Amino acid sequence: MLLQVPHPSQIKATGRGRPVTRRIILGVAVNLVLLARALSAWGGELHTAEISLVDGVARGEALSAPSGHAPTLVLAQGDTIELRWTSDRDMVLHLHGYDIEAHVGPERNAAMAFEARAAGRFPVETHDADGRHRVVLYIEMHPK
Ligand SMILES: [Cu+2]
Repeated sequence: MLLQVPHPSQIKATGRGRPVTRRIILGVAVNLVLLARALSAWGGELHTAEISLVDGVARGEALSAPSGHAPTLVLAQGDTIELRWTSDRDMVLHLHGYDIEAHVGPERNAAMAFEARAAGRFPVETHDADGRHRVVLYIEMHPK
């Protein structure tokens, strides 16, 4: 959402001045109230995570990796999430639950942006050309 609020110095007074100015200021005030309400309802922060796939294995600062399992990225429900992917191999990624797909590869970085409405544990799988699915990352949305 983009809200443009004129700076008071940009509000030009006309000959009769005040009523127009007052109406504009009232309009701005109403918009600010609506914006504040929208933001508090949303309540989410923007959270960006960079994940690089090396030989199909996810690496990233925020990833925990219990041995033998795909790593887990823990996020907060309600946040706005942006996952930025790089990969040394061409692959299709599929975030289950949120059902977001992205193509990533050496020539193609990918981003998945979404609002984390649903709490839970969601796998990101690769869908290989031969039809195999393999989990490269789990994403956990924890309720706040
Ligand atoms: Cu899938």
